[in-house]
Amino acid sequence: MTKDGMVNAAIAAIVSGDVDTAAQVAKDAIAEGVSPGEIMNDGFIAGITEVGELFESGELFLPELMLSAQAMDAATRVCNEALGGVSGEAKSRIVVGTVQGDVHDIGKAIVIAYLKAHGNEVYDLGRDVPIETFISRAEETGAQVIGMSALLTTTMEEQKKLIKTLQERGLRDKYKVVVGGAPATQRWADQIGADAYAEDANDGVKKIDALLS
Ligand code: B1M
Repeated sequence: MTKDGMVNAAIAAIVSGDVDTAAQVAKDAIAEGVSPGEIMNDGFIAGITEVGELFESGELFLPELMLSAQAMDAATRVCNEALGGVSGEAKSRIVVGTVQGDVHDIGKAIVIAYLKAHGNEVYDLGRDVPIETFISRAEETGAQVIGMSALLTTTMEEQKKLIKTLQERGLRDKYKVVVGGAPATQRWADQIGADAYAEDANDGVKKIDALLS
């Protein structure tokens, strides 16, 4: 199959919520020499973006959205595994989670895979993570960076609250705080006093490298 064919198959597998095909397309594309980042961005992320639009316009409903999310999860696992990690001393220690009230974790998983592949030690705090957990895990692990993902306009407020809590406890200067997720923007990051906003996984790696250099 051509690269375009594989990209289209990836989009179709996500839109139709076909878990097995999504994983197989990811494996085939990587075996054919397409990079995991490329098939993820051009294929699977394009597919889940289309699903989001169909959901928003009422052409697709929650059960289908959940199947698409499962297909996305299967494809993400294959691509993330192929990205691998870097051995040797870690560049930095980072804790990353999806904020409380929010269960969207596909984007977070991709960001974590990219950060690991670029030689960072990453602690995945999971999803629906309370502020206290972000802070206690950052303290325990000696992290330099706290990364927060939020996909809902309601839950992005948690990003603001965490920064405020760090300030109140005299811990703000100890950590670089990076925010991301579909509703986040550079403007939002500036408004809440985050150190960086990352648009996608690649941008996250670059921004964190820049913050720590
Ligand atoms: Co929901 N959902 N969802 N959903 N969902 C959205 C976000 C929505 C925009 C869909 C829509 O209406 N168009 C909408 C939010 C509207 C809003 O807030 N304005 C929405 C809604 C409403 C809901 C529910 C409330 C639906 C309901 O129950 N009625 C519910 C909420 C549950 C909750 O969290 N409490 C819900 C549930 C779900 C599922 C469980 C079915 C599933 C999530 C499964 C999972 O994650 N395990 C799901 C999905 C899949 C989506 C969409 C379709 C896709 C999200 C996704 O995975 N995108 C989404 C529509 C959309 O975003 N277009 C939608 C792909 C992913 C690679 O992108 O996560 O943006 P993203 O991550 C990117 C960047 O943002 C960035 O890098 C990533 C990689 O490039 N990034 C970071 C992300 N985090 C970062 C952190 C960083 C740096 C970069 O540093 C720390």
